[in-house]
Amino acid sequence: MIPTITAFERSPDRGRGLAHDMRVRWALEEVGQPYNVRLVSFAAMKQPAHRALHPFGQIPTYEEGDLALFESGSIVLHIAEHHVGLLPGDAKARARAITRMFAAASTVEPPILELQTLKFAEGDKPRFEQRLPMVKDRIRAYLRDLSARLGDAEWLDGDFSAGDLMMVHVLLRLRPSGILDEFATLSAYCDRARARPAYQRAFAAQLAVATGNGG
Ligand code: GTB
Repeated sequence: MIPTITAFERSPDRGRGLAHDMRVRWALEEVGQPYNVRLVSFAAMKQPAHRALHPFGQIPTYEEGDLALFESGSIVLHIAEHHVGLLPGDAKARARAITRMFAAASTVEPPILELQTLKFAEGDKPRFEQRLPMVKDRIRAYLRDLSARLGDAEWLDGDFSAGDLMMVHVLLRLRPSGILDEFATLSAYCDRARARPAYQRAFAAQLAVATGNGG
């Protein structure tokens, strides 16, 4: 059965691959699962039909027969659990890869999102100036630890896994801020991941939407 995912009709990132549907596209490409994409506008996301799939009126969603999922991490995990290629066969290694998926989404991503939210609040100077250094320090602390853990390895724990996929996509959102480039090890880790053919296909597919050449 071919699953259907949802993505922005007009992504605010203009095809830079930073919206959360990119993780899902990338996971589907890694396992060789074809998929359909339904593009939704901001207005349509808040309508009851979309909220039936996603209670918070966001993208991405994932539909496969009578199964409907939301939250990019849970969708990537579902894909990884039902196909070969994104999770190790060994039970303990599998649990460690899933741990890294959670670390990406629940530990590393929140301060990165806060950094972006703060930039929108730049007009509120006192709040911006007070919080910005704290948030940047928190991000740098996680990146230092992650970089030390990665060391000379290619991926975080053995072969490329859904843990790397989630971590890299979270880190890539930092690129415009310049913070990722302060960590050569992590920057190279992200470049390795971006060079994967599956990433390239997913990136091209979402870019085609932004440039009006696909869907
Ligand atoms: N935790 C959820 C998940 O992982 O699936 C978060 C989903 C989410 O934030 N979805 C966003 C959304 O639907 C789009 S991706 N927003 C509409 C709304 O809330 O009304 C987030 C995103 C947006 C823009 C950029 N960008 O411009 O760089 C990057 C990421």
